[in-house]
Amino acid sequence: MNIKFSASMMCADYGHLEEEVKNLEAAGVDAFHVDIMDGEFVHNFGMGIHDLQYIKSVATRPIECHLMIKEPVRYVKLFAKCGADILYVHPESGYQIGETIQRIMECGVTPGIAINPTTSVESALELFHLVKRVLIMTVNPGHAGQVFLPFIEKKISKLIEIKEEYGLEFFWDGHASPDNVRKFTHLGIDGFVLGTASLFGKDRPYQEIILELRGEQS
Ligand code: S6P
Ligand code: MG
Repeated sequence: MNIKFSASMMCADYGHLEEEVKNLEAAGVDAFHVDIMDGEFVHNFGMGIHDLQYIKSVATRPIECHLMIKEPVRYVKLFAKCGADILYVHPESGYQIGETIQRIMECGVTPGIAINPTTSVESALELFHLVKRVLIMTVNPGHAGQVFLPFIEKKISKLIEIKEEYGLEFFWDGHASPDNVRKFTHLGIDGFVLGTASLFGKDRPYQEIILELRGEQS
């Protein structure tokens, strides 16, 4: 099964960022996940433009920026210029989301929608005509190291039902533990953002972890 894994770079060792990027690529991660926060849309400060630029300068795999900021439309061009290949925006983040998505596409960047735990499938439905990548938040956005909110399972079932009709791809963000990866890959999730629940701070080689998550032996 071709599961896609992106590494949540907020959880990486900043003291050795270049080495982290290289090791993660060698281990087989498909993309780098960069969590951008503004202290307003979420009450935390995550990564910023300089982190994005640095990772872009050493990475050969795509970079997805998860924008947890208010009015992301203001910064679409800037993120595109600094190396984002994919931009995830939250429908609740401000100025007309349809136009924000349009601007992302005009910059030659792939748009995605991030759906908060308490955002319903119904409220996002019309956006699926524009956007095919869906980042399903399984924790409240803002912090790594949280526990998976089990009520999301019902929403995931609803999303899976409309997956083919809209041609969607689903990516899971938040507490992607080995058990969750196993279970939800079988249910139809296409990819996972890997953070502290499986990849980082485990004192094990990334390659061993990734192979295991893909169901292969090292
Ligand atoms: C959360 C953020 C995520 C986290 C990631 C951490 O606001 O969007 O991308 O960085 O989920 O993973 P974990 O395994 O520590 O929950
Ligand atoms: Mg994220």
